[in-house]
Amino acid sequence: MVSKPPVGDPVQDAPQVTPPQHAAAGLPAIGHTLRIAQEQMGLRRTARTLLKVNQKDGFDCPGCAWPEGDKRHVAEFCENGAKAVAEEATLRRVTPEFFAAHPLADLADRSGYWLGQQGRITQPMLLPEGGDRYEPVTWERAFAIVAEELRALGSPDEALFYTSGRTSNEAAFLLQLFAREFGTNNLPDCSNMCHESSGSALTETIGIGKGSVSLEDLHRADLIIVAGQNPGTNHPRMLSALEKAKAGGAKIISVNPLPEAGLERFKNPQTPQGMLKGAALNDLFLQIRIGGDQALFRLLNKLVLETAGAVDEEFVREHTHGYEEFVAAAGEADWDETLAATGLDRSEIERALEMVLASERTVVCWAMGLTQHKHSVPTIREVVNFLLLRGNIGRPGAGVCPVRGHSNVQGDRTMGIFERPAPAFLDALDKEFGIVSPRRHGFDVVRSIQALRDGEAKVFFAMGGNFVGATPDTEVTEAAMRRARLTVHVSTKLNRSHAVTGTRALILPTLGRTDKDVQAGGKQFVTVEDSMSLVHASRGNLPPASPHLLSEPAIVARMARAVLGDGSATPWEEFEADYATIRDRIARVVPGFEDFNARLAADPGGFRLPHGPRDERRFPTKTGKANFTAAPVEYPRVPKGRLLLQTLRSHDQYNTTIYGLDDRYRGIKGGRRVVLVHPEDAAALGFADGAYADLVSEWTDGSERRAPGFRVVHYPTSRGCAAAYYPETNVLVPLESTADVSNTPASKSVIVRLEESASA
Ligand SMILES: Nc1nc2c(c(=O)[nH]1)N[C@H]1C(S)=C(S)[C@@H](COP(=O)(O)OP(=O)(O)OC[C@H]3O[C@@H](n4cnc5c(=O)[nH]c(N)nc54)[C@H](O)[C@@H]3O)O[C@H]1N2
Ligand SMILES: Nc1nc2c(c(=O)[nH]1)N[C@H]1C(S)=C(S)[C@@H](COP(=O)(O)OP(=O)(O)OC[C@H]3O[C@@H](n4cnc5c(=O)[nH]c(N)nc54)[C@H](O)[C@@H]3O)O[C@H]1N2
Ligand SMILES: [Mo]
Repeated sequence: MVSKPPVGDPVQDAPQVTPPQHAAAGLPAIGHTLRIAQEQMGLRRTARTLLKVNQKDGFDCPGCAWPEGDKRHVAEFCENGAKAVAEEATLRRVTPEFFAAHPLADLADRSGYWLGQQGRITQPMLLPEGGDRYEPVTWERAFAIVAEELRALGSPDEALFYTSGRTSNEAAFLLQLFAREFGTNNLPDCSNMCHESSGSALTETIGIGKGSVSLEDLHRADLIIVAGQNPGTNHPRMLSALEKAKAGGAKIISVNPLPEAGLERFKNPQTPQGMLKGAALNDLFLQIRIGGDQALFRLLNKLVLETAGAVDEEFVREHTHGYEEFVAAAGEADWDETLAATGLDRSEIERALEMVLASERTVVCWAMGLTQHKHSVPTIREVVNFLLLRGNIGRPGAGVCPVRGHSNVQGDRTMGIFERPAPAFLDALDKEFGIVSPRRHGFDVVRSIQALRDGEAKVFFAMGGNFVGATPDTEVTEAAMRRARLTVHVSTKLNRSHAVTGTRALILPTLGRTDKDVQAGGKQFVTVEDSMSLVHASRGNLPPASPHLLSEPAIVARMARAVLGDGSATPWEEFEADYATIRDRIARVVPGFEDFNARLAADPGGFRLPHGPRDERRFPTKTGKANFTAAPVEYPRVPKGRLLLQTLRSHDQYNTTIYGLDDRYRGIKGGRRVVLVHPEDAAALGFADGAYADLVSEWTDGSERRAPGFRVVHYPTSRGCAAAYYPETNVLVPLESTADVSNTPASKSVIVRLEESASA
């Protein structure tokens, strides 16, 4: 299987390479932000939107799920948040004339970058059966087509309803309600590819799949371990929190195969001092081998256990379960094996241990570097063991901090977007709406692709996102999608998923975060939940990108009426007219949202959802305690002559949305087809810096996948490892290569070989 760079695309991928940088943000970041923002929005609109980002009367930044502090700056956004806003608030438009001029085959030949650059979609579009291009369609007809196809299914389980994490609480609540009234739990979401491993590990061990810290906890911590995360690019506002923690005396350890600039030095654009010199953030950099984290934490745990007085015995006795078994397993941790798995020196681990023992309040933050491996769930469980040992959960300045990606991915899950919903949630939903939700589990992302591939699913509906662009095994996934009877995308911008369609396809254009949303009941706002369980309102203030757009809640409500007809007693029309009526229902169904509307009115800053472990050391697990676990240590074994490839984000992208072709901090300019390899590994494999290689992945069933034409960059990553950007490398990740338990694609550990490239 081969993924080719797009042909017929005017965008030139010609990477130039300079040495990586050692500091993030600062003046270049501001210049870069304003240039991109003005290109897309013009000067006035730039000022008007950027000053509303993350303000109490403004909209939630569509960039990431990092929380806002209580005291807000005038400019409460970062470079990459501003890019996300500019991307949405752009003045460029994709009109019916555009679709008339670009047949489907042409769209399929374009890069994701080119597609995204065309602007906001202005009207609903239909690709008719046998048609070669999208045509304008009325909203009424579009919903009639959805109804026709859904009603024709042999079973409701032949339909799939995907959600990407920008969707508001209100829209997400309506979508899951509709899916369940229709009769399925097939609600895959981007979380399945993202923090599902965190959710799985945390639910089992502490009883709730969410982080246990607030911003204040980070500020008060003694030690913050940042493992498998690149905040300088993906959560830039987190750097301010780390800077503040450091000012309060905290130490920081980063665990990463790459020396990421943001963690080395941060030039805070909000302080004059920061702009000049910046602050060093890292106290210790553990340059780990990909996939070595479970081994590292296991050995640290053994060493803590061996240190007199280091374990918080009272906490362990009062609040935990499974300690003896864990102690036995940890006792077997072995120095040599750990050094092999991690590639670290003994002295580095000893230094880390000293810092761990010196800390009274420890937080561990992580993101995709921990969640996207075969053994991600046991890895995160080991992080929990590590925190439990010293009582670092449920007290100020300490806890677990999985840093979420999409700005409302956590909220969508809270609203019931989940293929394996808790029975108690369905009971409450059924009682409130007088329906009978199905109890059988639905399909997650990977199972959904398999179901399309095998003809088990026939209608695919996406509330946002770029399903075929974001998922693994591109060729398999695209072929699967093409087997669908109908594919429907609720979208703001064009992407690859609009070009890879079922027999019929619909594009339903929608309002984004920045757009003003006026319904029959007046001006509306929506709500989101950030990575630290804070729920707050988001209000757009720009005139919508086109008069033909519908909001996400309106689209679901109208689809539900068309599909369910008189058979539904749910007041869909009322929900569309006034979102407060949706919130009234959420308040009665979802624990923690009691008096939802009143509480939002009382405090525009929002409210924090209850969290048993954080609030009162109450662990709602099966044992009623926090669970130690004792899984065997795993790490990837890489055959000789092969590299372990991680697929990650550049500085100029938001997942599959490409803002530009640079990765400034890593010294890459003007291209994305690069593979970063340690100079000695590259030399041993016979690849000079600047040579071109095909990446060929090798899977256990003997199959191979190829991504051709990557410029080799000699780069200081850990030995035996390599890195290249997603989504170009998704073709290399086999659909069956997923994390145990969470079924998350293992897109951070792909065994590859480099082959001399025919194409430069
Ligand atoms: N600007 C911008 N912001 C974003 C996004 C974006 O694309 N652009 N995406 C959003 C989303 S949905 C998400 S989920 C987050 C993603 O945020 P991140 O998780 O920071 O994103 P990645 O680029 O995948 O980076 C993974 C990091 O983990 C490291 N890593 C890889 N493998 C390992 C390993 O085995 N062990 C350890 N310790 N480290 C490892 C990599 O070197 C890299 O630093 O960001 C969100 N915010
Ligand atoms: N190889 C590899 N694959 C990965 C990852 C990886 O690290 N490596 N990361 C995974 C992760 S963490 C994630 S979260 C997924 C991301 O998967 P997705 O969430 O599916 O992908 P995005 O690229 O974020 O989706 C972008 C599209 O969303 C639409 N959009 C933007 N704003 C809105 C809005 O307000 N409403 C609606 N309806 N649509 C909107 C636009 O049309 C845009 O083109 O990718 C995963 N895939
Ligand atoms: Mo994500």
